[in-house]
Amino acid sequence: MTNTIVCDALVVGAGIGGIYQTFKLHELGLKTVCIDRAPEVGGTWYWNHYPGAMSDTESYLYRYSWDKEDLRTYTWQTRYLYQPEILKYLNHVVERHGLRKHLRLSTLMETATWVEREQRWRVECGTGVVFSARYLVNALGILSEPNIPNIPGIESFSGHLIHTAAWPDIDLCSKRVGVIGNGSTGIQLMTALAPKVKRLVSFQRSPQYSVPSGQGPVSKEDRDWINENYDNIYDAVWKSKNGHGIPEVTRPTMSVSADERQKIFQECWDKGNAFRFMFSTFGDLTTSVESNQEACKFIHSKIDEVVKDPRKAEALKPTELYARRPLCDTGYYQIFNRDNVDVVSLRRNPLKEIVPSGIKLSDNTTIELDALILATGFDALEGSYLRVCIKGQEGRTLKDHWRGGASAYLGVACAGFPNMFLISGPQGAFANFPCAIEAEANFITECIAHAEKQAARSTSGAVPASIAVKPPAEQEWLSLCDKLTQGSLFKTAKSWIFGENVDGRSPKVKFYFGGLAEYIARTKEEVQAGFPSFFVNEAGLTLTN
Ligand code: NA7
Repeated sequence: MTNTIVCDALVVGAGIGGIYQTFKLHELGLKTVCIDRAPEVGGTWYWNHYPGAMSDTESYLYRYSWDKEDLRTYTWQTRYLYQPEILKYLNHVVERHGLRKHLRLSTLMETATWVEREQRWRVECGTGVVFSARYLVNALGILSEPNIPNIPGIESFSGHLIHTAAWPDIDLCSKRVGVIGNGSTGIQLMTALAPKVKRLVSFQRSPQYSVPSGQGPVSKEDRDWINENYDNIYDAVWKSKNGHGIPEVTRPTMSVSADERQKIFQECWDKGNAFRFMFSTFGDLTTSVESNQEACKFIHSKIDEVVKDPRKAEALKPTELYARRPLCDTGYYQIFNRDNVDVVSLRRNPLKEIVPSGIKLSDNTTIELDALILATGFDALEGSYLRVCIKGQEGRTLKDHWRGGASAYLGVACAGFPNMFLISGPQGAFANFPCAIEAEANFITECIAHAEKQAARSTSGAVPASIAVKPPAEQEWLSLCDKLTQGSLFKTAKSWIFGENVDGRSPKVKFYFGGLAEYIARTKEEVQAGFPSFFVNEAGLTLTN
């Protein structure tokens, strides 16, 4: 029997974005329910519990900024947080703000349909529950749909086949383990597994540049200082491009002498943190090939210094520019000095097929494995949305709307989908995610508050609130995001940042690269100008205008 739950707002996803949005909409006085397909809160941090899973944003900024008291009193011990600590923190926030009673977990959204005559969203869930909500906020996660590569023979493997986002309860101590994928996930996982497993082989397609994270304990004095200075710290974060609490320098790489350059790279290497190395050394590493190559040379020299076996060192050295999402580690290159750890360069010896006993390479050697781990990433952004059938005005699906590539105005609103918002949708700000998420949820809340206010003011008193972005606004935002990538070296690397890691996706800019501060400024402009990019309480106009 169908059970229909009527509410003002339905938030889908109980990760960092969904939790905050639920809090904000309650604060606004809306009856809000938050659902998640997982049995617990946490979103990506619920699913990604592979060994070594860690945030690479520093702990003091991998949290919410809005509860000032909690910010100062909820403690942390190390420079970066491992997955269990992040999950614990998110549960703590849910308890502290009494949000648990608004959650319905183990509830999977299957379809969402805009019912024009009711001006409501009808959301059907796998459990037979139906929600009827005036607003739908999708916080489905940016990195939530696993990317399972289509490798010949993959289904024939007789050992344990594991994707990192679905880590089972397994003891790998006595096992020969193969890992495909060496992005952030792969390098964290391999660094954690190396001392614990019998044999570890990295099947590496693209070598990666990684710098030390500097993970370690944080002293009480340093924490006290941060707690006393949080206002200033966040003030600087909101005014920054990346939101990572690091200096964002503009000095060109080639403006200093070779010795000075080496010194600056070395200082940042010693301090640790991926974003610091990419953005606090020089201001042009992501735009100038010549400058970028200086960073490449420096990291190559570090690989040579660390990795004793010249064959392994050579395999680990990237030949591309340093232009992917920057990575940091807690001793990744060092694991290759262990006798039980090896790297196979798939560029030199491509993977031919997966066979029951392991991986067969193009030179016909077979590497026998007990477990094969896919650290192959995610169908980022739209992957989370396309598995759900979301129908907007005139029955048009989000899949249709995104046929040429995913887009959303300010990363949060799609034309033809009234009263629906996305957190971390396409073309949202590329910055420290908890900060970008807060900025987006704040803006979504402003949009909803405005629609509510306008409806309440209506003379008939019977107008249901509605707000929908105008098509040209979405298009212009997309063009701006495209323009901002011109000249960026990030475009030279095939990665999830441009949707080039998944077969069949139309590569399109997935983020707004104008910086966090500028993103926030644009949302504020929209609010202050009275939402000129939106139809407000003009049902039926969104597709035709
Ligand atoms: P990423 O960064 O997308 O990395 C995926 C890795 O998997 C990468 O090394 C890929 O190599 C590799 N890959 C994918 N498919 C294949 C096939 N078919 N054969 C060989 N190798 C393959 O995902 P992560 O999970 O590490 O990180 C995603 C984000 O999560 C990260 O940026 C953080 O923000 C958190 P490629 O580079 O494509 O040659």
